[in-house]
Amino acid sequence: MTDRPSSPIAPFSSGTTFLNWPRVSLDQVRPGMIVAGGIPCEFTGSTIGPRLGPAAIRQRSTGINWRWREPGPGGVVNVSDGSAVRFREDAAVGDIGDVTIHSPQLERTTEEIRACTEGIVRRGAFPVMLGGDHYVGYPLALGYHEGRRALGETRFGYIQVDAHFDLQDDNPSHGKYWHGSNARRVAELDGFDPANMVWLGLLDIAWRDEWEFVQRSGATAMTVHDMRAKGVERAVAEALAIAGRDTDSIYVSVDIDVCDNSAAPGTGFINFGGLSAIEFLTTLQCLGKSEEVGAVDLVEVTPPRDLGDRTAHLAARGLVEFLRGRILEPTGGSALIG
Ligand SMILES: [Mn+2]
Repeated sequence: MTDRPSSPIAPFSSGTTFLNWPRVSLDQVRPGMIVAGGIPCEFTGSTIGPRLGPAAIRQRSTGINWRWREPGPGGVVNVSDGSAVRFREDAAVGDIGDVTIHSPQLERTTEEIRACTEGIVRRGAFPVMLGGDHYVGYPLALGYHEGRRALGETRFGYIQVDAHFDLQDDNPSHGKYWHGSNARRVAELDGFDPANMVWLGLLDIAWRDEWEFVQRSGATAMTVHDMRAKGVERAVAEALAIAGRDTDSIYVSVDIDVCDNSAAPGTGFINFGGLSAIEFLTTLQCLGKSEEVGAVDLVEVTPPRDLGDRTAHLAARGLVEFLRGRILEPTGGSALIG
């Protein structure tokens, strides 16, 4: 893990922090803190550019921070009902910088990601991790699992917001550790029950072994069409109930390719008919309201394919919606949005 200022900053990292939060070291992480971190890793993917995702998300987040914070002490107003909302000044937040990526050394990089996440979680904090290609979801969940065990917990549930399962066991080209196997590796963690796994926003095709794994494991798959039929709020509530059944907490992994490509062109997989921007923001807002959720990652933002930074902006805004109850507060108006 990068420990600034003594460690060098990779050329594709960003000096900007998420939402302009203060830079923190692992030693400064305290219980209840929300800790952002970047994982500029792409050598386990098949697209050039996800390593630039953390810097792009952080950069766009500063614009959101400015727009919501600068107008004055009253904050901003929700035009739908006149309620005012602002960033909480007392929120314990920090950005730990980027995990050191030893490209292309898979085991060393995996250990860096695992150790960073475990360190944040073991200290009782809430990680908000920015990818990177989706492989990083596995070492992130592994670190989360070990950190929560250090706190005395045993089982966690897992929700993946994604157009794809990422469940392939052993790909002929990529092997067992890449951005199409992360969920499969999570499913194999010690004590983990795939019955506590839920996908939200599936679309397109899956490999036969992924499909059969879901059928026999008792995991739950909800497509974009399922979400629309149920309504986003109800679909998320069902996902939280399934992931939370007999577990101590829930890990949420978000692949930006769940969105329709018109809303999020800056990603590796071109997806027609995925979640609209507002469906995506509502999904993250509903997930983030759950007190059972203990961590979130957002992966696969790929700036070289983006148009006008809209994907990085949607990712940053999605995380603000996810964290809304934790980092925003009403200022005398009726209610938070939603
Ligand atoms: Mn994925």
